Amino acid sequence: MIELYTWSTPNGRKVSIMLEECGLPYNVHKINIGTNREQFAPEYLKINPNGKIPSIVDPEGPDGKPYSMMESGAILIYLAGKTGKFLPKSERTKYDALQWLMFQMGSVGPMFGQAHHFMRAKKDEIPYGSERYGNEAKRLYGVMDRQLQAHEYLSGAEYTIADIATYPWVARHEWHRVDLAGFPSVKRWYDTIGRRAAVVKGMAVPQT
Ligand SMILES: N[C@@H](CCC(=O)N[C@@H](CS)C(=O)NCC(=O)O)C(=O)O
Repeated sequence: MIELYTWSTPNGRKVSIMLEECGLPYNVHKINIGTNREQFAPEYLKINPNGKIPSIVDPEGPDGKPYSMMESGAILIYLAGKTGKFLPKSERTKYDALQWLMFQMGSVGPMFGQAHHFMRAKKDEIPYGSERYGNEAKRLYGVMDRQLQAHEYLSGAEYTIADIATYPWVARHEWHRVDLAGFPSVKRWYDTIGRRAAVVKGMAVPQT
């Protein structure tokens, strides 16, 4: 049984969706990051030295011994390798998927996250931050929309860990003030993925 350390955020939900999609049994451990304490507890820092969620501990790691991991993108690649699912086998389509996964990790997650910080977390909104990250979020939706005009899924014809990583961030479009009506191909992709049973289940983790 894989141990999942998570909270109700997009980065956490990437991993619960992947575990559901792969049919891997897992235990949920809630790390309430809102306390600003649980994520920095010494016991938790042994699993995630960066003091963030998500993390996993797989009792049967690559060498058969327990293995703990931080960083959601790395965890998705690991679970894809473990199960042989959601990362294409052919070299070209595998690297296509990894490119779009890195696009999520390096751009979508950090930029949307900053937009949320400036638009929501601050008591007094700071217009410079909201504008900068809001504009960058819209630009990234444009990139995804053009890609999804040409392809069914983010990296091509197959549903992959790139889609799994990006979906929970797009699910927060209202938080970063993006109207999906302006990005019809993203909307078509978002609605299709949102109908997957594993996605519905993974998005409900952790139950609060
Ligand atoms: N690059 C990391 C980012 C993880 C991350 O930023 N997690 C946030 C929640 S979505 C967190 O734990 N924040 C708590 C904090 O910063 O104290 C990943 O993808 O796993």
